[in-house]
Amino acid sequence: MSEKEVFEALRGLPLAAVWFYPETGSTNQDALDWAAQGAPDLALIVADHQTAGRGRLGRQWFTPPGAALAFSLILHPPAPQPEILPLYSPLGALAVAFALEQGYGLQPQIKWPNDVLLNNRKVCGVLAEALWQGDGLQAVVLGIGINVAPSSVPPDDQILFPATCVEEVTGKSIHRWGLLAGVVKAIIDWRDQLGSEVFLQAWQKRLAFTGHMVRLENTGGEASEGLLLGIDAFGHLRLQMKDGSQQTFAIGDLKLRPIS
Ligand code: BT5
Repeated sequence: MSEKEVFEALRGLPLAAVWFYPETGSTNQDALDWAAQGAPDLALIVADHQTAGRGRLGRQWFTPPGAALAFSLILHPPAPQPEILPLYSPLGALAVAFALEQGYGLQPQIKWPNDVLLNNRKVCGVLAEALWQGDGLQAVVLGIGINVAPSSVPPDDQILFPATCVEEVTGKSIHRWGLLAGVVKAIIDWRDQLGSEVFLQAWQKRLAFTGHMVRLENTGGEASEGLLLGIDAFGHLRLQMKDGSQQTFAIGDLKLRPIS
């Protein structure tokens, strides 16, 4: 594995700059620091190994060396559109789903709002973080972690939801940087569609657990259970509750679980 291979795989994509680190704490932290110093739109940080990879709400993301993809893409949103800001993490999930479908013939699903599943197991997590300067949005950092080889999958007792990796599902060895290029290309292709009908339909089509009973839990442990109907025009999750009413849930700090 070398920096050269990474750059080679990314050749042809309209990236403004690329940094590769054999080891770092968190590519999202690196990207936020870089964005604060004026990194351009479409600047990318890739790491082989993260020692302090992070998920939502201070949770940890496991990225051992030589086995996973961990990267963060800096995006400068075109205009202040606060309503589409929550859609950046689904953009990441959709791009990963596309790359897995088109490059490897897989059938990924998106666990609302931002996890990608293969065979109902988590293969990828997305963490979008915004950098503000006063009231102005300076950049969005779109951080993506994908389990590629089996050693990237954390032990069951260390995770909240069952996990898998791409190689376990394909049964073949996967060129990590080829997958990276596929995902970055899909992000670039989809970013202008953020929040559009086409975007929402593409997301809805891949939504995991549609038509199944699910449980949503907020950070206070408060839970709602209902039949998963889909997403609405804002990307909010629509559930049919036990009393027959419909409720929507905004993208936030909610955990979604299927009820078996
Ligand atoms: C996420 O958070 O799924 C977002 C993960 C984003 C990671 C990328 S890697 C590049 C960039 N740099 C960073 O520092 N972060 C981003 P969340 O939905 O909160 O899920 C976190 C939970 O997933 C953890 O609490 C574990 O239960 C589980 N987990 C941790 N590592 C995992 C892995 N490699 N595969 C599957 N599940 C994992």
